[in-house]
Amino acid sequence: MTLLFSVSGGMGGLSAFSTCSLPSISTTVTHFHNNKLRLQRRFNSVPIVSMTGWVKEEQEQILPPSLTSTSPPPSSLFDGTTRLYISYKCPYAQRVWITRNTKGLQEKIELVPIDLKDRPSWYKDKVYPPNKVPSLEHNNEVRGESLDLIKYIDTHFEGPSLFPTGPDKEFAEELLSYTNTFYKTVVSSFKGDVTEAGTAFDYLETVLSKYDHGPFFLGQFSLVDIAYAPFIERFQPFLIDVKNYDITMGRPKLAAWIEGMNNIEGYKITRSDPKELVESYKKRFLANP
Ligand SMILES: N[C@@H](CCC(=O)N[C@@H](CS)C(=O)NCC(=O)O)C(=O)O
Repeated sequence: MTLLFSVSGGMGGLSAFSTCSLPSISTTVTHFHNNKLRLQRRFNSVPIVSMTGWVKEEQEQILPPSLTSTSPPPSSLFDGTTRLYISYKCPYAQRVWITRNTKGLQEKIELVPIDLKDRPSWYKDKVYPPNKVPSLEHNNEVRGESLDLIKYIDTHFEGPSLFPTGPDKEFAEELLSYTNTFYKTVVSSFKGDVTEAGTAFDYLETVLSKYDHGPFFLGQFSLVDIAYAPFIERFQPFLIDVKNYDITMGRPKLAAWIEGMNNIEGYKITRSDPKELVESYKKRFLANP
């Protein structure tokens, strides 16, 4: 039995490195589950965050349900279908999901969400032995690591190119490698002095001031924005809630970047409810051992 359902999309706000025409993204996703088809209704809150509280705009999004330990594998693994295994909650997987969406590959790359708390055993045994998400099944091989995957998708699939090949390439690579340090610096401030995190956000503000032909890291939207977005999506509401610290205060470029990202259709559908993100970060980073 098959159920078809639509995921709306678009290239809002997106300018690409190549000048190819932008695909129209109106996608049909097919999902099988135990011979029954189940829909997951996802209410995405647009996370416009301010010191005075959430401004919430509800959009109903329909996405495939997460597979659990009782779910069978997709109809037949390694049948030539390209599959992106993610968890809806994983920021690393979110990077690859955004890349797929913004390149207009919803029909070429099937989304397979996994419940990480109740993983199907076939995922580790047959698909990806490291047992992490994201992973990509393509041409009968499975690859992992989000930063490698976003580049892989950018170069091996159609759609607008999202990474520079010219003089900005080296700087773009540098910014991609900085994501790790950025993450560690901000997270290490959670239990201590928030000004430590300030240095990392100041660095982003400086970088964002370099190019003035758009609000994004390299001026125009790229994989660099995709690499940072899932983390800033989490840090911004968490730091306001827990430290009363607004990362955009005194950082107008960062504020404009967040606004620019919130206009990218392929990103919008991947966002989580900020309240859930805050609660999950509280449990993860502030709970006493
Ligand atoms: N370096 C990896 C990190 C991926 C990762 O840590 N994924 C987490 C979820 S956010 C995971 O699968 N954890 C499961 C586990 O470690 O068992 C990447 O960039 O893709």
